[in-house]
Amino acid sequence: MHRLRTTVVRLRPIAAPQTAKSQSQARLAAVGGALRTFQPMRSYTASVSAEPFLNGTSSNYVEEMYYAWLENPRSVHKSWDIFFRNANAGAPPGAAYQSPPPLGGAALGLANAQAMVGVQPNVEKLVEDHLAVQSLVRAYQVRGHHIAKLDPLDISVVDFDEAPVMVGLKKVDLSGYKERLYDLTAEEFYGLDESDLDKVFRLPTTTFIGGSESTLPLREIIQRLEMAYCQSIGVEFMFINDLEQCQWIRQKFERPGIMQFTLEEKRTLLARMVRSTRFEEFLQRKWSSEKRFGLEGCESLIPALKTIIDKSSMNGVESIIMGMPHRGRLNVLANVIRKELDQIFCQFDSKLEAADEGSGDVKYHLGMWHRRINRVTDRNITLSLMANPSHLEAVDPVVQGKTKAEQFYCGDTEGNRVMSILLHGDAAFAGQGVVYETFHLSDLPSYTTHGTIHVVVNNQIGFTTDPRVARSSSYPTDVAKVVNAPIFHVNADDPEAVMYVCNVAAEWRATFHKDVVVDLVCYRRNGHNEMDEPMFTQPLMYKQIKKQKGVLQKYAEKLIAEGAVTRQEYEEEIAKYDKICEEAHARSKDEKILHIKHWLDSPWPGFFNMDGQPKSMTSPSTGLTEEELGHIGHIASSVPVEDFTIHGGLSRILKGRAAMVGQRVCDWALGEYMAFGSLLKEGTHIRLSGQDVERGTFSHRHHVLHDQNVDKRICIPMNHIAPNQAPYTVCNSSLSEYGVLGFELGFAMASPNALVLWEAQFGDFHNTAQCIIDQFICPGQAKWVRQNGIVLLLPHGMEGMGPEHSSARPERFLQMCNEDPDAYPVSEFAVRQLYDCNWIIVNCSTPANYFHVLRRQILQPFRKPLIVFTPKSLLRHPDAKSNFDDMLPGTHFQRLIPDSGPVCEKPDGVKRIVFCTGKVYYELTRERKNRGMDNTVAIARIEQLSPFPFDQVKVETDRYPNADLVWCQEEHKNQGYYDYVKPRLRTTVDRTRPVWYDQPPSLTPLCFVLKVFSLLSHVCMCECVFMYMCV
Ligand SMILES: Cc1ncc(C[n+]2csc(CCOP(=O)(O)OP(=O)(O)O)c2C)c(N)n1
Ligand SMILES: [Mg+2]
Repeated sequence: MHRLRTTVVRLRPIAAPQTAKSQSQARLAAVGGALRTFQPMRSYTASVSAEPFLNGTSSNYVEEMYYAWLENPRSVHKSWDIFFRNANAGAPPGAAYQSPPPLGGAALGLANAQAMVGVQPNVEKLVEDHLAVQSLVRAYQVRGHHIAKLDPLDISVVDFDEAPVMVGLKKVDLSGYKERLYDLTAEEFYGLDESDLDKVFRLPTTTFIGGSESTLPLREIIQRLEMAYCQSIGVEFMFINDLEQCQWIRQKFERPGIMQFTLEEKRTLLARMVRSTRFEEFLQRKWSSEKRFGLEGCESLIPALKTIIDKSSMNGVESIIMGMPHRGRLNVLANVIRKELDQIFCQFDSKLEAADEGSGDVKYHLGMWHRRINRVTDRNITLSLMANPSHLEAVDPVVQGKTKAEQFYCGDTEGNRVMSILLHGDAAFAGQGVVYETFHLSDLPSYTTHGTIHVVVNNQIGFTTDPRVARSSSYPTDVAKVVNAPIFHVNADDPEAVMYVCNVAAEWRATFHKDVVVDLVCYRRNGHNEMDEPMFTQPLMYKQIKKQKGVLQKYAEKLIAEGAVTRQEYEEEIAKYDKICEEAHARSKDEKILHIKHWLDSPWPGFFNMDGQPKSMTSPSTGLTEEELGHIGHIASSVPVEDFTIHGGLSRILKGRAAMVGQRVCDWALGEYMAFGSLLKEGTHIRLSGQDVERGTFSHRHHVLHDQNVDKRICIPMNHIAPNQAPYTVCNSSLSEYGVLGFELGFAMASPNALVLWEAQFGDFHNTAQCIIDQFICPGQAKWVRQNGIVLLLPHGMEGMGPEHSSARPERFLQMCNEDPDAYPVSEFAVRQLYDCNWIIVNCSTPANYFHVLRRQILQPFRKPLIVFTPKSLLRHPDAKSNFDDMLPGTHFQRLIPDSGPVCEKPDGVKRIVFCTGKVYYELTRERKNRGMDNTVAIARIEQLSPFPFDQVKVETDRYPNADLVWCQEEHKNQGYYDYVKPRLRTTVDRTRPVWYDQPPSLTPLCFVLKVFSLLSHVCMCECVFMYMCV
């Protein structure tokens, strides 16, 4: 009805000349700017029902006719021409229609005038027939993929019976109809029957099957729709809510003659199929009992990727970053990235010795980086395949982050030069939530990579599980619909169709800079790996697979039959590639040492020395001059643009900052400002990402100011520090941890010269990104032979918010440290320890120390992940402020902050030394004062938990020889730092003194709620710490 109303409104004349003008302009725009104008129509007041043929369904069609008539009155049937003229001239409803002149007149201008619908047409029937044809076209566009021949095995388990085709008001069983259409005996479709097959119909503007013709006989219409939508390609796109994009896709698949390939293209395709197929066969011959997760059954993946790369290179892309799972990985390395074959083959040699640290499972997990000339375009192209863990799809956001970083560093704001390709298995694509999280980053300004091409190796099985029980959607690709990505399903046994859709996918990305999916419907010839017996679980499928002729053989036979190649040429191509493999195999036997560094996906040129080691092993001072601190402090407390109205509350915050700068002190937010501002000034790009990071969850940061009077006008003062500073990116992320942390990790991989930080809204939320932490960040250097300087900011603290929102789970991070708790390191503590550790974990108690640790992260000569447990209450705690003196040149990060109070005067008299970390320090000092123990209890803050500052702890334990050693934390005994710290304290004192602690274990971070907790826990904790003291 809505459409009917709009149509009628459009037909209605406009009273005021002004309105008439704007209407006609809108119409002109709608018809593509054609110059024809028309008279405003007279008022059209009578009921719509007065036009007998106008109803809810037909209005769509009438509208089509009307647009066409506006463009060219001769393009529509004479009866319509008269109708619109009459309506335009003001004919009353019901009177605008006149019977058309007999067909065949010159004015009709149609080739097959005899065949035109009705000589004295019954207009109702005429409209209905045209509508039926329009519905038919639409049905093919919407549902054609259901009946396309997508499954090479023809045993597709996708059940569409549950989803009958709905066209207009009628239910049409398209699959049954298809058979009828095949025989060209259309019986009933909105009243169309066999006798209509030779009638000529005007094609709606939403189809391109006519090519240069605007009318076609129904028979031809059906045939062309069958060709476009029901062969080896199934196009799923009608859910896209952008007309231009839909039209673009329609013309790519509907235009007659699109699937034409030159001889050269066919021969290249065959050669690529030969490589893909013979590579797997070679591996199978040589290492028949080795797992390789072969590509058999989806050999066309290789030409598919190469087509995408060729086309993208043609469109100006210079760098492609890829992520993929196990299936066909070796083949992709060999035939797409072009890793030397001998380097791959030698991986199968069990005697190969590793020259350096790294994954034991090189060939399935490590990636690589390669720049080469693209033979088709003769242009340079860099290809990198990212290393990835077994965890399927985990690499997706990492690839996106790295791609974004590369785009950022080369100023590629639209993704014209750098792009990503993600490969997926069908089961993983449907099952893993990170796929969805990654899709949702695809169109966000600070996360978009301007279109990713997804290629799904849809072998219709995941390990031993088939799709009937592996997903609830019809296709494994349905997840892509959330971002309106078109999905091109294609039968992988038709290499030419595969090549076609890959070309279209690459063009789509280059045109719209949006994601697109190529679904290669294929099969898996062997088990999950080559040792696996698939007949246990999929007997019928595998009986069919055994009968299935290989795709190379099929395609070669087709080309030989066509005369595109001779059998001899084909056999020569095979022999040539087999020889290449044999020679590489011979060479591979000489490889005795495995250099895992050859499998790096992200080299950092210039950062290391020639041996891949840090250029120095010293960490410079991280302090700043008084002027620098003052200048950055001034920026942090002002609005550096004119006429910008900020919120009154924010004005007060900025005034407070200015006052602090005047007094030469910093709170937490200002300390962070100083660190960021100075690094930016020194040329280091900073990217801070996470949920609500721009303001800060606790409303303390305010890095983005919002004009209170102008919508969307913002100011980022951090970008106004100095004229040649590096850019600052601060971005609120989507509500995702797994996806966004993976993304930032990837961003940090691209360059060592950026400080990339991810902040969890509350520390406990990091656990939904656990896979990125466990698989990538924690084992980083050891597993992936690659450093990464990502920073995790994890708000942590038992502050009465209940068991949620309290703990960033320090125990988990600490448990995953590679340091030996029982070995006291020998020398070169500060830097060597940092270099050897897998990650750095800190809990700073002062803004100055937070400032230093952020700066050290960049100024140190290597990169390590940094985990910072950040405070909540300390953000505004009056005592948690730092003096500028602690940030001046010569100052640095303090791994341990010793007690500087009265205890220093008479250390022998100290009865107890309490070691702690983070905010609990402030509670302890207050309680010590209350109890009058300032002379007898020393409190030392361990700011850097890992690597553990054994040397500095030892200084403290030696300083107070008569003191008990107590570890204090607010977390329960089975949580927090206790299990980590205790053995290290004992190692430090060589087990000569006991280490006390008393807090019961607990299941959750805390068992009390809200204020009750803080009160109780505080009292309880202090009792523990100060009890048994003989004062
Ligand atoms: C997150 C995760 N869960 C489980 C597995 C174990 N696993 C390895 S391969 C596989 C099946 C994958 O199926 P699919 O995605 O269709 O890829 P295919 O092997 O069929 O190419 C499973 C479940 C894994 N590697 N990662
Ligand atoms: Mg699969």
